[in-house]
Amino acid sequence: MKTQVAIVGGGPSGLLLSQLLHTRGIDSIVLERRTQAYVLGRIRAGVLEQGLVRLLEEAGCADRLHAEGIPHDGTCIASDGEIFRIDFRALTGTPVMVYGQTEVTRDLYAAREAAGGRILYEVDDVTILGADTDRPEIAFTQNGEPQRIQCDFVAGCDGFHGVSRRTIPEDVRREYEKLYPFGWLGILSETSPVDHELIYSSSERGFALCSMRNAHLSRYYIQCPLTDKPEDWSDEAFWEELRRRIPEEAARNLVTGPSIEKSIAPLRSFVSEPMRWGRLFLCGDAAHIVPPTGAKGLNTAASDVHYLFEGLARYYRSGDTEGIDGYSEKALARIWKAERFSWWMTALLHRFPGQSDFDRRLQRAELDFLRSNASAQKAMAENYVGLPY
Ligand code: RFL
Ligand code: PHB
Repeated sequence: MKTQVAIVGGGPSGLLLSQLLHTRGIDSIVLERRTQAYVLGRIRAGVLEQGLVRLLEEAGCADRLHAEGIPHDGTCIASDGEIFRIDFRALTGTPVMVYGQTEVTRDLYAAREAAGGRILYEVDDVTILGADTDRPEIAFTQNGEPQRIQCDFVAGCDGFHGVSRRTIPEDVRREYEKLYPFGWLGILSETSPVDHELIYSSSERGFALCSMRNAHLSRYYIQCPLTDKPEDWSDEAFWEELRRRIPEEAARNLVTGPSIEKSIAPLRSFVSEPMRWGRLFLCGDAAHIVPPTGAKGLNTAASDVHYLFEGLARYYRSGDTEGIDGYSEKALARIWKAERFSWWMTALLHRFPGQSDFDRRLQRAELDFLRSNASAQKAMAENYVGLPY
């Protein structure tokens, strides 16, 4: 097989890149290790920055997003029972959009299928060959049959556990990592959300987040020890703990019901540099991870895709390599700011094992400053709605 851009990974990064390239007549093949149903079964991000909304519009995949997505003009932060609001629209002129990653991915799959895009599912043993030459190739197996793709470029969009990042030699790659001593236990339930906006809640018992997918589908998270397993938590125990971590007025509005998904995600900050090696370009979780507190994972994947798409489009239009040559540096400059913001939100709102009284007082002082200081709120809002790209 031959293509211009071989894309490893059929998650949101890979699909969005493939669809954007298609709008400029650039051919790609997407290789996905799982089935489409498996990818759509993963419940992940829920908050989209305007930058991603614009990219989905450019990709011709935003009709349902505009019909069903819920613009949020602000978010609530609760600290020890008191709630205050950060008004994104007043502070930045920009809202965020609540629309699930599952729906984004579903829309992208539909668009790729409608355009006759090639997506190969259930591929195994993907190996990227000759990424540091002018003729990269991808070797893989499908249904036990060995296959090869010759291409001009490889986009590594295969997530944190993929093969792309590890294709870059260890003496070229530099990795930065921070692990947090807790995870997030999340549930999805077919109940109406507790509020019309998200509530990030810092409490003595640990962090909790009230989020949603739509008016009838709620998403809630609570901070939990890394040793916990989802099966340790009955639905009743989850609701009880959530109720104790959110302010009373929110707890009064909490509608409970059976969970339709329950999972635990560890929290991690991670960046791998550079994001380009020869003709291999990393995008999204393949190159970096943020703790979910700032809602930045999918959104940073989107800005990577934007920079790479612009670089590749420029190359195919005029042979000019400036865009692809500057890719890693441009993408990383934005990534590190999202890393900082996600780390800050995480440190601000969680209880840390062994946290001293002094550390706790600092957290409270910082929350109090955010509650009462317009400049602090503006800085938070600008980061939350997404730095420009
Ligand atoms: P993905 O989604 O992991 O997709 C990678 C795809 O590559 C496939 N793959 C391979 N394919 C072929 N060969 C191989 N060797 C392969 N290895 C892997 C995988 O099967 C998969 O389909 O990465 P991508 O596309 O970069 O997208 C990144 C986002 O998924 C991620 O950053 C976000 O979900 C993070 N995230 C959030 N981001 C936000 O912007 N806002 C949020 O509100 C938000 N909330 C979250 C989140 C992530 C969470 N979890 C579970 C990690 C909430 C949670 C709980
Ligand atoms: C979600 O709805 O899944 C969600 C929202 C905001 C976050 C993280 C996750 O910061």
